[in-house]
Amino acid sequence: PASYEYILTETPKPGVGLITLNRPKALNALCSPLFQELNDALSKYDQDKDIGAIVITGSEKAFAAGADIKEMAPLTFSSAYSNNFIAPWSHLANNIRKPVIAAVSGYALGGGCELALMCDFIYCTSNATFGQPEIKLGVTPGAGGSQRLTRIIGKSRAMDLILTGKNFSGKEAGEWGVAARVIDGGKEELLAETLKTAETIAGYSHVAVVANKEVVNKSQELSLREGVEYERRLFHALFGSKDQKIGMTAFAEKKKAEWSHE
Ligand code: CO8
Repeated sequence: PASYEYILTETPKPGVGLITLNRPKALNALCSPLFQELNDALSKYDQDKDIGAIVITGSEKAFAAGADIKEMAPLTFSSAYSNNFIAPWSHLANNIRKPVIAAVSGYALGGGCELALMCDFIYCTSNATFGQPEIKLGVTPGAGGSQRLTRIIGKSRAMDLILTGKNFSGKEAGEWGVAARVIDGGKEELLAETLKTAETIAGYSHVAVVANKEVVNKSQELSLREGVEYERRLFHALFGSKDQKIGMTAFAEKKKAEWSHE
């Protein structure tokens, strides 16, 4: 694997790429070089034929305590605007086609919460701490928090959280549908469960996995009618894949499908 300064990469299960945010002295604050490394690792896994799912995690204490406040403090409007500050953060949401799961233990605040929300789904521990505290710093969320969180938990709860800057727990994240699952225990149990799920996903046809992610994401952008039509087109298209034949033949023959990923 490439050598990075702020992240670790490994393949702990077949088909699963694990990215661990690793800037412990700053609770994984997301400085620009960290994000460049994250984007690079995501692109590499996305292009790697042997990888079917990606997991992003942090430490027991912090998934990520936000964008790097010390880096942002001296920014001016014109430099932020001219350099399109934060735009590279959209790489995950805009360009990565394989599923990305966030495993959140500890703090996921500000940009850390937004990074988790950009992932396809979140597993967390019950005492994880989510929040959008930007109002306390005199700004707004800048990496999609006001949009993604609001779509998930609704306007009233989002207003309450974003206008007060108060945190919410992993338990609440589970109850409100921010997290797909809340895992009992600490980081170790969380990561084990998340990797198990990632391994399940990576065990399917990668063509089908990417298509399933794509159709679910379309539900966030399109009207119901357009979304259903989009889904049907892609469903039709998959009859052109080898793996559709492999999957359906294996079912009829009561065998395990040996995917070609084609
Ligand atoms: N940026 C920079 N450094 C940080 C950050 C951060 N977001 N969070 C923690 N650190 C540093 C601390 O400064 C400290 O460094 P040092 O030892 O040099 O003083 C070290 O990490 C450890 O932190 P604490 O001593 O504060 O640890 P505690 O356990 O006492 O507290 C907290 C943990 C509660 C998480 C506390 O660190 C905290 O409140 N952090 C800031 C949380 C926050 O406000 N995050 C939102 C940031 S704004 C944001 O993300 C905007 C997103 C906009 C879109 C993306 C833009 C790039």
